Amino acid sequence: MTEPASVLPLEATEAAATAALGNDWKEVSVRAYRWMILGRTLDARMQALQRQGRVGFYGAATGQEAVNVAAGLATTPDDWVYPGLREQLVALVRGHPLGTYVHHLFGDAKDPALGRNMPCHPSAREVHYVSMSSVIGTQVSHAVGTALAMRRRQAPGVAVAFFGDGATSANDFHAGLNFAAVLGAPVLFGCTNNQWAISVPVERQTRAATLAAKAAEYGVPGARVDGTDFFAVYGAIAGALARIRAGSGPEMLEFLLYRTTPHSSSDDPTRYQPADWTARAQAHDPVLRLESWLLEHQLLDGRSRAAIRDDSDAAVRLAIQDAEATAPPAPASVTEDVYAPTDPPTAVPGR
Ligand SMILES: Cc1ncc(C[n+]2csc(CCOP(=O)(O)OP(=O)(O)O)c2C)c(N)n1
Ligand SMILES: [Mg+2]
Repeated sequence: MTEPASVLPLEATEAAATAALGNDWKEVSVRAYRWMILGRTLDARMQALQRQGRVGFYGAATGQEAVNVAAGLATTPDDWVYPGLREQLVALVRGHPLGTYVHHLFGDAKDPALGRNMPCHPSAREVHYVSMSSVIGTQVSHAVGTALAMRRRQAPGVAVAFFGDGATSANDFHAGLNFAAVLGAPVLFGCTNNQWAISVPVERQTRAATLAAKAAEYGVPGARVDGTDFFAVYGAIAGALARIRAGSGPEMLEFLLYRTTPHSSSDDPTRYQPADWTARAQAHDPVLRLESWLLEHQLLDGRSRAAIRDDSDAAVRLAIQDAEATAPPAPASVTEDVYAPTDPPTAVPGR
């Protein structure tokens, strides 16, 4: 990590932090920093383990931590989260245990999916977090369906759909926004514009001025937010959720981000990114931006910063040790949960 001095300062005043996070803004902003460090630590360790052949695949969310942590903290247990490719940290912040997630990354016998899903595709029903779809964009319309079902059942809650810049070119994005707008579905669309869809830069993805602007034509209010400014992101998500909860219909937020790692462990960005991309992106590092703000506001000092990093390291190491000591799923488990015992139908309805 670079020194905090080299990142863009966060502009939030104490009044703005209070407006975004509420009266316990001090505690919430330090808690957010802890989660961001955990996400960063996981990404670093897992990318290394993938290179060592200890996990099969990994997709990092480095640079997207402010969005993930703000979404995890600003949503309520009633909400449902439909992730794009990089929102696993949202599940952890909402209460999915780190240990269970790491078992999933190793696909061992304690992985709830018993190794049948690719690493980074956790599902966590207990925190209303649906497994990510590798098929780009499909979750957008699924989230709209869930939002409509919640409304029909008079269940409280907003469906939150995440997707990348590339996904805004997929059919499901357009179908999802249109259905949501026409039917007034309680859904928040969160576009993580990290400026790359594997090797395709966002300038080649669209001629729209912003991705948020695409929402307007469907009648969905859309706004672009600096996705590396924790206070701006939290304030935008909390505000949108409150309006949607009150029945004002769907909204879209575009979070402007910088992808600072390869697309996944199967990618080599040196083949297509400009040589100075990573250096340019560093100034927008959301973790260092919040860290530097906390240091400046005396909510963090050298000692507490080191302690938080050590805690994260220890938690991740412990989870990895535990997963590596766990047996793989039993071969016979491959047919578990596949077939439900049913009786043959006794009558065909309507005949
Ligand atoms: C329907 C479909 N088309 C193509 C792919 C291959 N693919 C996997 S990830 C990806 C890019 C996604 O970019 P973006 O939506 O910006 O998300 P990011 O990876 O940047 O988070 C593509 C094209 C896919 N998985 N599904
Ligand atoms: Mg992208």
